[in-house]
Amino acid sequence: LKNLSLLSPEQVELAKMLLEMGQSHLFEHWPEPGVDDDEKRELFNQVARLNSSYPGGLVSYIKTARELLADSKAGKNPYDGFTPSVPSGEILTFGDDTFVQYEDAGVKEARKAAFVLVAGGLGERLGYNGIKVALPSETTTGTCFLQHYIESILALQETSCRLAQGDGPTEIPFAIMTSDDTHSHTMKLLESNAYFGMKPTQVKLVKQEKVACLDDNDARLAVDPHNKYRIQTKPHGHGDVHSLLYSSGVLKEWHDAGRRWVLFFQDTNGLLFKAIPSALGVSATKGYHVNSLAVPRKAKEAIGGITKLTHQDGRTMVINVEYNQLDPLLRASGYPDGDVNSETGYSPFPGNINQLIFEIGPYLEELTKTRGAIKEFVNPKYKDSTKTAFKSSTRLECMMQDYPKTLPPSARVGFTVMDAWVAYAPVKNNPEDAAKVPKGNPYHSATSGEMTIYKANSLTLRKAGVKVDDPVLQVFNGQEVEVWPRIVWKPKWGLTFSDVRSKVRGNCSVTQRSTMVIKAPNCHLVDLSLDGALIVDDVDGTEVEVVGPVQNKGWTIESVDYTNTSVPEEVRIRGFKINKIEQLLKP
Ligand code: UGB
Repeated sequence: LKNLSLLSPEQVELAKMLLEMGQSHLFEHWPEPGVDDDEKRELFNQVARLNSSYPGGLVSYIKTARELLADSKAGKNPYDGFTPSVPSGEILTFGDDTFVQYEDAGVKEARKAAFVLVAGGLGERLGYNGIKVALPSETTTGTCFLQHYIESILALQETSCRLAQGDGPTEIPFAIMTSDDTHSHTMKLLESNAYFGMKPTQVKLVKQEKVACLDDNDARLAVDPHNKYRIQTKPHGHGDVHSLLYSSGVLKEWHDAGRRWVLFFQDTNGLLFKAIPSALGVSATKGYHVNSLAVPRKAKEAIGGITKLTHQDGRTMVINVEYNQLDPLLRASGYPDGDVNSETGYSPFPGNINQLIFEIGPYLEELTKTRGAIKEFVNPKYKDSTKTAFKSSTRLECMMQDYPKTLPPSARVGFTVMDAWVAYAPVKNNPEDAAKVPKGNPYHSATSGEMTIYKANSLTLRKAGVKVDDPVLQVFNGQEVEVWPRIVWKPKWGLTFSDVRSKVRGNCSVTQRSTMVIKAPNCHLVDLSLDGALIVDDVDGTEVEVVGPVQNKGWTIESVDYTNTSVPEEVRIRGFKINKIEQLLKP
């Protein structure tokens, strides 16, 4: 009590709140005033931050924690009363007429969209030292994920605004959710690269705060083991993005400016923008309030399953069931084998890739009620079966795809399925873990992330009429992958399938050992037969025609073991490097 005199009136209020919420252990052993006074005040600065960054404040956090911890202790299943079944969604085939129609609709709509990248995660599964958005998406050009995302948004903006002929918005805003782990690195990456061509005012960083850790089932806040005047904190999960868009006023700003869509995406998916235009087209055409992108899912793959849940009382919802919960849910509800492949070779439940498209109007209306609070969960690791003590402190967590859980049944919630080679090539697993992935399941590693980009571009060109040679199989970092020709283009060359198709003429062909990089937006391939490396540079948007045969020694791929520390980490985690021997440079 003597220490109260050190605190401001606001801090005294916070202290009273903590006492009422059973948190006296945070300061009951404080020494007399005069000892560590600044540190004591600093604890209250931290408490104020934890209180203001959580919808409903710490009181709400502690109450929810007690409820969820009690449920967890009682072994209550969050899906009690629900029966899972396979939902039906829009299934798209890349390049067919329906796909092209949706792409056209999506590109028109894009100027009314805003993009949100969630990039606050450390990527513990990958174990990379830097931020994941700074990793090269492929090493042929070395373009990092963030650059690729920004260039894709700018290409969409340019095409969409051109189609609108000056009517309506001219800029697509881009928000990035960072955390203390990623914020300064993300800022530095943007600043040192002139925002990769985007106007700095177009990019908005919102930082998520960590949440307080919990020591026991009474939700006593954990004291930081390194500093007795701090509360230990841990990440709360990507679900924070909703409360941040709401509390920062960004969402309201977008809505007031007449924007119609917000598109969420994750930190390392080099294919995503191949799927965005058509998926946005689906949202606009079907009038979906929520549209999740999905890909065929292999059983036990570490991506959630999109599931229809029907409650005993008749309620239904189509929602992601997270990968660690799908198997137990299925076993408990009439699928004795749990999460297994069907006769198609895939799980019957489409895989959630956490690319979400929301209509802003209904989204903002909902957040005005909830302030962006998302259904949370807790995952304590208990010391023993009495479930009375934890091995280490825990905390509440939330996921952005759980947003529809609180929506009324009238909400239009749908999903769109595309082949994985079109839409999904994340970089999540380190080489050792990737090499242990069951045969036939995707590796989700830096190796597969890069190789799938080449595959997708090769298959896109094939669909556009180019004769592209079959891939060869090679093993890098213990993972067997298909090696297609290394074909890469800038988004402003081939934003949509129609764009690509319109730029290829006559009989074109590319051999497996070839590399092709197209940077010029106005490049046409005419009767090209490529056997080697071809780089088409962008010289102020000049028209370039690449005609006829091109043959040279090309660029080769050399294996590099991930344990070889003389090679930079971002290279060795993929298990190969590219040797640039000879190429034709155009124009
Ligand atoms: N992220 C944050 O921004 N903040 C955080 O506190 C945590 C993460 P992970 P996860 O598509 O493959 C998700 O760790 O959570 C960002 C879906 O839940 O890569 O294991 C982080 O920077 C799952 O259903 O993935 O699994 C990254 O951009 C499935 O769809 C993103 O959140 C899976 O992704 C995802 O974080 C998938």
